[in-house]
Amino acid sequence: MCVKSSNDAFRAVVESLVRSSNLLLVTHARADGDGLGVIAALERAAPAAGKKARVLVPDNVPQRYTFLFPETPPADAESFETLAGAADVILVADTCAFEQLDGIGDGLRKCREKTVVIDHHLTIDDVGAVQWSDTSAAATGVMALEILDALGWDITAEVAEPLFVAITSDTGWFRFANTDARTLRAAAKLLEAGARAGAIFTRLFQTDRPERLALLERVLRSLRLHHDGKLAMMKIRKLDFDETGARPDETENLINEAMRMEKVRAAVMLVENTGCVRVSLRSREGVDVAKIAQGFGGGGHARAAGCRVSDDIDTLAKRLVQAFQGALQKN
Ligand SMILES: [Mn+2]
Repeated sequence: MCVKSSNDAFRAVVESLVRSSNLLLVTHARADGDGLGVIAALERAAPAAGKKARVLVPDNVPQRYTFLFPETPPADAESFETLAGAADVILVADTCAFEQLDGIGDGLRKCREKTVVIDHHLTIDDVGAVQWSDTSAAATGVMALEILDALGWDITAEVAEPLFVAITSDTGWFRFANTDARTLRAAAKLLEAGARAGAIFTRLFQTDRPERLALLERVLRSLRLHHDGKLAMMKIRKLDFDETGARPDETENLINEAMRMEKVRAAVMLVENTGCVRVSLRSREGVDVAKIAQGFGGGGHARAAGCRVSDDIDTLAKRLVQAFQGALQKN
């Protein structure tokens, strides 16, 4: 990464926000804690800086994160044109891939000149006229805090908490390999600003419904090992949702259960949807699942990636087991 151009991009994002008066804050479809935490934090910080802000997610906000938007739920893709027309700056957080912006990609292309992106993923499409991409950042939340610091916007406890959600989401509560000194410095600042770590942990991870645990039981029962125990494959079928009453957004983090096993180098979770199968991939050092995902039309990070494929779930599972053959041989 070229430090100078990254610095220039950082400055350009800050300057766009300084000049803005009416922000539209957007994150990717199938939104996660990082993207949602960032847009929630900016929405909360904007009024005190004299800016109007609206938030939009292309599809919907998973139940786990609705608490980040207590007053107005985020708008969806249908409102994009109206809200984008009213905004002077559109900020896209936690993605720079049109593939992740279901239903608003065409609209965004028309607004490229007023679109700014902050993101830490490998895929970099030409989404905005200004794009700060930093693949070394553990979370977009870390980058957003650096932006807020540079802007001098007030970081109250209400602003700090969603950013803490963002950072802890992408680092698995500081357990993943991406947790570095920069991450912990950001986290320390947020705690100093009044974020309550314990309360956030409880809010995020100790609010499961019994239906989700019933789904977990089925996911674990579906687990199969391949390639000498180095690859774990799990499947959730539509029937599993029907019979447990669990919702599709309650599959989040289930894949990590497979990474508990010492020998497992990579894990795959397949979730059957109408018309396609959603694939989540996780790995340890030395196995690049972003590359595997790219082979199936998806993308992501080296340690966490995904794709959606129109195929039968069992056929797709076999294709994925094959795809991992080479990657796991060296490990
Ligand atoms: Mn992220």
